[in-house]
Amino acid sequence: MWAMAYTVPDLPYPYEALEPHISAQTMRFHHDKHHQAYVDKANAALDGTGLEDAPPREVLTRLSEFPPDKRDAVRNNVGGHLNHSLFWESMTPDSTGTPAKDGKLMGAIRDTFRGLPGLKETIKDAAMSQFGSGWAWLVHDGYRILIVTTGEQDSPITDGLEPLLGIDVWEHAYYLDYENRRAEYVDAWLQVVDWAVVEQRFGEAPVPDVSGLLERLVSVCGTEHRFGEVTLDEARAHSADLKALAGWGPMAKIGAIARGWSDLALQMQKHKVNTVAELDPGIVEHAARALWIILPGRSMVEPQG
Ligand code: MN3
Repeated sequence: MWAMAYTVPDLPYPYEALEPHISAQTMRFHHDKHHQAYVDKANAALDGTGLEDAPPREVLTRLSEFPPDKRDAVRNNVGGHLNHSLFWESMTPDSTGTPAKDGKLMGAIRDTFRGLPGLKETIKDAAMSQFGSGWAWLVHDGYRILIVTTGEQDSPITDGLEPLLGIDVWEHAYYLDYENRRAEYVDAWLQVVDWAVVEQRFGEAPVPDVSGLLERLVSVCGTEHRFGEVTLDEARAHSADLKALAGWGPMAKIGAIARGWSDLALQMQKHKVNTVAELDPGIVEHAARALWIILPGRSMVEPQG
């Protein structure tokens, strides 16, 4: 039996709370019928797999472990359950219209989209470009925020991306209110986004563990340093040294690595820190990849000897 069978969570507000943007009728069908169907089919698909009790996000990162005849049903219905659970919480009748102006999320929005209008325009373009049923998402990849789309009920979690905000662009989400006018629905939906929830998810998004990386020895201006202890001035000076060498034919990679050090110095300057260890882990990992301290991909290069 399903000790921990999935259930549809209650809406955090009344059905009619999001009117006039989204009608009570749409919310009733969407929440009570569509989400319930994903939950029922997810519970049936997981029955007998040994993962009946696993949380949806765990299931969605272990899809390859399911037999081929079960995998599609698990992906579609566990994905549908998780996506909709996030969706209800992403909306509120009391939308502030914006994240906190001086918060970390707004800083990340400025870095990637130049500002909130840029984010809204980009997620709307993504929502409009998703052919057929699917979702447009604001996600965190451990380093920065970006917009992606998924088809059907696929979840960004399967791709290692943390969903911060997702708009459902299946017709069942808007047809009763907007018929085929998806753009009007997207504009209306952006009026009811709960930015406090998005900020909370951003604050809790997983970041890479860079503790080992910060201890690695790197050569900076001819001296060995722990990567975490490299200072802003050292990163700048080392970048300048490497740029002076970059013209040498056999040193093809050096120019790119010099740029990596100057980018790292810029990050330290921008975030007003004096050592690499004080930077956000996502920035540290990104820099380490640009500097070839870790190779492209996710694996760390083991220290020699
Ligand atoms: Mn839906």
